[in-house]
Amino acid sequence: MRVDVFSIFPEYFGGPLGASLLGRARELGLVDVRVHDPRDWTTDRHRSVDDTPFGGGAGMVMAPEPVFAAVEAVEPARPLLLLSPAGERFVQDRARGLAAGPGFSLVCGRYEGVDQRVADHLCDGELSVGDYVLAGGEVAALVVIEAAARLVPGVLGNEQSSGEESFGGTESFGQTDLLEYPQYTRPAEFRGWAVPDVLRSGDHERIARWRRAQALRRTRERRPELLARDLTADEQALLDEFPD
Ligand code: JCQ
Repeated sequence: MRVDVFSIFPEYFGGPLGASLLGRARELGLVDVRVHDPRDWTTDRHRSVDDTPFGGGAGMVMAPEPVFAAVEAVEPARPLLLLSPAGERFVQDRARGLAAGPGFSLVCGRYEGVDQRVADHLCDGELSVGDYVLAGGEVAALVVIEAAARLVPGVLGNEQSSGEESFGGTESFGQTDLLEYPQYTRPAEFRGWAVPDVLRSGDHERIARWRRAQALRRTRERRPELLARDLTADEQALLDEFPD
């Protein structure tokens, strides 16, 4: 998977892209992330990438020329997406879609915004990672890259089987998906808090049902909008079997 990132703060990416999952994915050649600095395509003495807004107002706006020049020189992977609080919400289904293709590219805005012509005539869409305002698109870009990269086959250490795994352990998030069930490891008792007996019972069928009941209950209580449907009779029976 090829990812081109356009950012005037390329140093933002070195740590996260070199570490952990993303670093390993890049070493293995599974993910090829390249960061491009629009400042390298400026032509004025001060290498300016921003200017004052037409119509007045506080702050600066990212100018179109350096971003257009950088994108036209690089010919990045498409779709080219602008990170913005005004974008379409980035959700797991979108991560799956990006991971399934050959690549994508991201434009990181800074300052009080980006000249609208970048969104209108250069990018293919706008993505938001949530309803809050960041100082720039860099952290949002890292969210999108990591969420997509971990879905590329071979990137996760434990090979993800995309169907055979039991319900609660599958990748979720979508209209029919649930939050994860709670996980425990040793010790069996920690500061007086015990691991649920069922998980130490060795009864794998019952464990699978308990996990599914937990996932259902958690989703219904914490994120009911992810479960915008009635429970099936099987699901209701699971909640009745594990009434805590
Ligand atoms: C992304 N959720 C928040 C900030 C303006 C394109 O214009 C702007 C972009 C940013 C950076 O992105 C975010 C963001 N998803 O703040 C202001």
